[in-house]
Amino acid sequence: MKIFLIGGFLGSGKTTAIAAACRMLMERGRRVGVITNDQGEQQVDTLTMTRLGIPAREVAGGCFCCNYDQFDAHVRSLEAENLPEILFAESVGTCTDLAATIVLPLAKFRPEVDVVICIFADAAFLASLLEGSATFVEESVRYIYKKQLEEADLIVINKADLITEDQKRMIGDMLNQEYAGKSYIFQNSTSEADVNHWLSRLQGMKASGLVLDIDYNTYGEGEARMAWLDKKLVIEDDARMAANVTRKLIEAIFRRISEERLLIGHLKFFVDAGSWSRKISFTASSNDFHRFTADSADRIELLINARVQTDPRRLTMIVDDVIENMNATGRRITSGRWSAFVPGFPRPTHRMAN
Ligand SMILES: Nc1nc2c(ncn2[C@@H]2O[C@H](COP(=O)(O)OP(=O)(O)OP(=O)(O)O)[C@@H](O)[C@H]2O)c(=O)[nH]1
Ligand SMILES: [Mg+2]
Repeated sequence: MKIFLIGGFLGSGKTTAIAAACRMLMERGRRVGVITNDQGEQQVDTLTMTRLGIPAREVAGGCFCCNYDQFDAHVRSLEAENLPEILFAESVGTCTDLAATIVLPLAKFRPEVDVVICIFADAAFLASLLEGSATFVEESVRYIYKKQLEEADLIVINKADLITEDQKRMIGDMLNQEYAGKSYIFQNSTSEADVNHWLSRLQGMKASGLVLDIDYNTYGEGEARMAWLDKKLVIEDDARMAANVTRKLIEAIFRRISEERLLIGHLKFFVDAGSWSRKISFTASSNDFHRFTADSADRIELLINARVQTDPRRLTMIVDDVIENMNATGRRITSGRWSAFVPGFPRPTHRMAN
């Protein structure tokens, strides 16, 4: 079995690429599995995978590194279910140090498994960091971003369709200078040809197992700069217009966060009407809100996963305020299970050095 450990900053396109790769592999009769991961307990990514019929497990409430035993148990349970040839494990978007905490422990406890670390970076966001226009990104958050790239066996500069040729050259120059010798590719994960190429590159790779020199205080500080809000809502409308209301709600939440000039790591929504469902994303560089056509529905379950550079109280207030304002104008939005927090300090189960 091969494990492709897919990391990279929030919203860089990991789930999109994994879902596309799994669909393609399954069509060819190959056996695959996915382990999703998040600091929260209610995950849009897990819903996305299971709705596509992809065998999936989730490590919830913390990253793979800090929950190694749960990660390992899921690997074994997927092996028992369908003996995957390829297992994709998507780590939390603010997580790093995967070689020391996952790759080396796997090499020790599961030497028969091949692991490769592949790190995604959003091309447009990286271009704005390099051009100096993303000044609002905290230094400790940038630190995580850099460490993620540093430990990659393969770097995927994703959403390459969103940048110019000049920006591609600028990113290539930076990678050749700061990460000399590292393999990288430019990719559009919505293109089948690109995802195919990505898979063939991954299949031919071996992990370097190179352990990072990393300062956990700065890493922990970077993680703590991001607020996490997970919230379940039910939207009802007797005239079967619940999707229109949901659309307005999502737009209003995005607008409020943007007006307050907060960095959106990833603001994602899983819209479930029972007979149809959609995932809607807003990231620092792009959004796919235009894809949300409001089909008729009298009841919608909405899961919000918001990862924003602010504090959890402020993020909760923004979302609750939008809901309250809409209910004041006659909408029927009911709040369900929710949590808001900053990720805890990273304390890996294992940390091995080579
Ligand atoms: N234009 C473009 N959009 C992309 C590409 N890959 C992903 N996206 C979009 O980027 C957004 C985020 O994608 P996800 O795959 O959910 O990102 P992620 O890295 O899994 O996010 P987290 O799990 O929250 O860290 C979605 O709106 C995707 O449609 C790409 O290659 N090009
Ligand atoms: Mg994801």
